[in-house]
Amino acid sequence: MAYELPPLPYDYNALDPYISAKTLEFHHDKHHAAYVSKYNDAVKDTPLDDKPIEEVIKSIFNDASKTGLFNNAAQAWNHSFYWNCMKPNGGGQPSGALADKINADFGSFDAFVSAFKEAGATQFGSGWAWLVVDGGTLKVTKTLNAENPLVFGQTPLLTMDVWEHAYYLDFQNKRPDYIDTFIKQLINWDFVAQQLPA
Ligand code: MN3
Repeated sequence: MAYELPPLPYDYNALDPYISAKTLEFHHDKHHAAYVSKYNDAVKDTPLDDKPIEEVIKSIFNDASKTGLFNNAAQAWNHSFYWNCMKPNGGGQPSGALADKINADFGSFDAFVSAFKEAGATQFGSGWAWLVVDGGTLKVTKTLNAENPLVFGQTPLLTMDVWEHAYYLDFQNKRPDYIDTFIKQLINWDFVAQQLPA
């Protein structure tokens, strides 16, 4: 079934000065839109066309004949998730059950932050950093290119795009500054908490 490009959940200038309107225009209207359109073109009239995109992603991971379809499907899904992981006046710290679980599984919020920064900074080339639930435990992971936690049976709670197109206009080559800003100013902890399985 066709996957729809979701509108950004905030205005293009809403994350300014941390992420500029120019970055969000290119990133959403060009990059994300292209992944969605290429996915829809590629899945149309195939047996996978009646499946939700999450099922397509999981079913064709590691299928060497469907690498292009996988990349566009996963990138379409990853970006929709990423927009929701940020908000104007975001950052700070989670509360409630999510805060308790972070403290239990990482030792402290600061330990989670260190692990998340490390994952983002050490993902060589293009990819994503994630907070996931894996077998009931919170973990920080990183994935290459389009890969995402769904294919490993994990539940994604939070993601950060570390492809250069996510930060180059605003931070140039300073990926660690983008990561620091993402954590301190942008994370939508309410959305992240809503992803925690009951
Ligand atoms: Mn991107």
